[in-house]
Amino acid sequence: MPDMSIPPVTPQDFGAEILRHLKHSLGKDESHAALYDWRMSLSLALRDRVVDPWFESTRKTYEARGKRVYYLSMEFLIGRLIEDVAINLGMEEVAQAALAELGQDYAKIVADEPDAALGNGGLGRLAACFMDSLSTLGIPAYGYGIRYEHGLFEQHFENGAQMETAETWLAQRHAWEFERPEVSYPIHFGGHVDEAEGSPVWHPEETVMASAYDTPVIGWQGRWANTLRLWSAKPITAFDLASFNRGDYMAASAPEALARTISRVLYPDDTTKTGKELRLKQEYFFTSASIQDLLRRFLSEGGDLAELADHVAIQLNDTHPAIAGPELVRLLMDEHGLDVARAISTARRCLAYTNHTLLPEALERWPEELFQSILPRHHRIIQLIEAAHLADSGSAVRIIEHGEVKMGELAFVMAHKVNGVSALHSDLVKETVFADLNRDYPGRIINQTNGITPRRWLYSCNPPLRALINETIGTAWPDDLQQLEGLSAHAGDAAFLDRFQAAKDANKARLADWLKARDGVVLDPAAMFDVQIKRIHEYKRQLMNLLETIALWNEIRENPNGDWTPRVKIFGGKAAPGYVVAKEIIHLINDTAKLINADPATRDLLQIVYPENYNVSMAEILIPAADLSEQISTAGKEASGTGNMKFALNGAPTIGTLDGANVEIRECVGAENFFLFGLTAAEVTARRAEPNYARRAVEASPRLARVLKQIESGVFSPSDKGRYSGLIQGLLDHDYFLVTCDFDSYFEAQRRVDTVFADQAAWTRMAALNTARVGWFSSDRTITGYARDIWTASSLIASRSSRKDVA
Ligand code: GPV
Repeated sequence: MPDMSIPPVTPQDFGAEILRHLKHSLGKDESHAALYDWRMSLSLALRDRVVDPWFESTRKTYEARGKRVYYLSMEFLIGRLIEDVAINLGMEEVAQAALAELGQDYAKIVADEPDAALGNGGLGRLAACFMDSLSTLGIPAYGYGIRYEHGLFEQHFENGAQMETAETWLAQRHAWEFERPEVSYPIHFGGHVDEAEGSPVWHPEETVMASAYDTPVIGWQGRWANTLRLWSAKPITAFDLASFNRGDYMAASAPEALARTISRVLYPDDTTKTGKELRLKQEYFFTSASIQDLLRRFLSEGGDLAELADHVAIQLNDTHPAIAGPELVRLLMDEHGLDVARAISTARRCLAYTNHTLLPEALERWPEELFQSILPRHHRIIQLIEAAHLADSGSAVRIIEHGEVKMGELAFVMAHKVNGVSALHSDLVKETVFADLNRDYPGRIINQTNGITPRRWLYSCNPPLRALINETIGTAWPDDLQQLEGLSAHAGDAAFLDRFQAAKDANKARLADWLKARDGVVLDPAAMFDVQIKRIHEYKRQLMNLLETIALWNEIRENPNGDWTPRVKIFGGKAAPGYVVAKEIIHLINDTAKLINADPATRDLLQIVYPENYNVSMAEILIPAADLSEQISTAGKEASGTGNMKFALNGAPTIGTLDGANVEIRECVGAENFFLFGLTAAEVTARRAEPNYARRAVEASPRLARVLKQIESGVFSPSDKGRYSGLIQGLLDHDYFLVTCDFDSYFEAQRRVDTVFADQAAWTRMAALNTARVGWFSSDRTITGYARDIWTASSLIASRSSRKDVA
């Protein structure tokens, strides 16, 4: 039922709004309009309808004088927005009908929108899901990040190897944002700190302006809208006319080029940190702008800084914005005259930090010299923070140590709460990376298991399943996802299961059509679609999946008349451009696909597909079409995973390890509806201590030994037989992620998958129970937890259930 705050509109009236934009915003008439013009007109017409709820939310926020949440994140992996906005406004059908009446193809227009890829993977997509939930729940919030000119690179394969080209989402105007040239802040870098007068003064060497662009984020049924505010770097002096007049055109535009560099491009490293000066500048750039902005807002409302923490909750999405601590302390001291102790305690009551990984290469540390040269005042403030921390807590943990500034320790010390992102991960955070700080600050570390927005990841991306759920349990589930539990009662109903399977088959057919049209690849929709999509990383073990594929190929060839379950192994994902081993794995997957897909003996039973340039939009097609979800990371390494939740929600059971949120997913769906294999986190640690564990595992597994020999001897790279000898030797010498040790257990679990899949009724029931039982993984539940345990922030809209009472 549409909400009262959104005025209903007919397709005719909405069509007129689209035409008005076509004429007045795009300057076209119908006979000259290109696809781009239609897309922009539709987007602007939809955006118009977001503005009133947005204003209304802002008005209520000012009136309430309560707390605002500020979510600081280097990444927001948003994807496309037309369907998202249309669906949240309850206008999907109206928009479709309006365009049909104008003779336009809605689906084609939707697909024309560039994917806003201002993020790498899970961390960035989580931020986007959180923004969706904050609006759906009516919690006053701002997302703060960087308006990168170029998002995550585009991936192409050249003879199977990954090539990268720049992404250009802003080449065409971005329909959803409002430019705010009047909202800008100076951001300083470098120079020195002058302390002659007693109170320190920072004399920076370089200054750029951070200029705001706002995108409204509309929640479910348009009840609330928050703001995503992204910062773009601009020069303080646009153009050096004197240089220009001298004929030095390069020098004339130098200040502009220098400033623009800061928000030019998203760093493509997922979890690994490169330690580049520009990266530190990006971090400080958006963090300082955000802190200045929230302080200005607070003070303009007449706030008293002693009460800052009653009105401001700042969440740090990993350590990337950890400079927020010292920056807030700097502003409170240098600009507002608070003493050190007051400044630190005020800042700490506002700040909280989310840790997203235990991987040592992901823990940000900056060479002290570099840090000091770019942020000399902050370097001094961090020394003050460290001194206060050591004195007050009796801790021995340093923030600056061995010539490095440790951002994890800084974030921890400046936060009143630190959280991990799954139950297992939070326990490991306490036991490993922050074991000492956990002792010094007991109770500071808590858990908030990740979640996903069911609006994008079920309602929008899976129309056939949406329809079946609506008919079966009603339409209240999209913002109360635990209602899916009501589907369990139908898990024994053959007619329901037939329809559940029909929805899956429709999604598989949609994927097959899409791949055929895009890449010319033909899939057998009766085969099991076995999907692993995520960044390519050794710990995620795409290599183990491929080794199992080759082993299966060997066995099918040996017994071609066996009772095999046909499979399509689908891979998707990008590797960081500098991550050599990950790129070798991509190359090997593609080389293997070429050979295996051409084998007439196995062609109908086994196929490998690796579509180029995996992104959010591709995930929206692949996930609803998946039969099996691959979540096979080395136990203890995947902090949570969120793809795992999306697959289960869309009726794809998991084959997986006891890692991250897999553990909790398995508890929810039931062990009998989850294909478990592999060592536990504790066993992984123990195994690493054993000498020669990889070679011993290979010796114990003839099946694995054979596959490794095939790869090493060049079976899959006949033109360059030695291509993978390094990769295989690496596995034998230091298989840090225990691919060899978990291989047999994984192979065996896959055969259990085969058996259940062959029994269609049993499989569909398992798939349906996955959907029914993962409602807890809604990001609405996650955000409710953050609001309760970390922010003490409340919703400013009547809750869904009380609205039901009113209705
Ligand atoms: I740190 N994650 C990510 O995508 N990029 C990063 O730089 C870091 C963490 C991911 C983790 O790997 C996932 O396990 C997790 O689900 C996700 O962050 C969201 O918490």
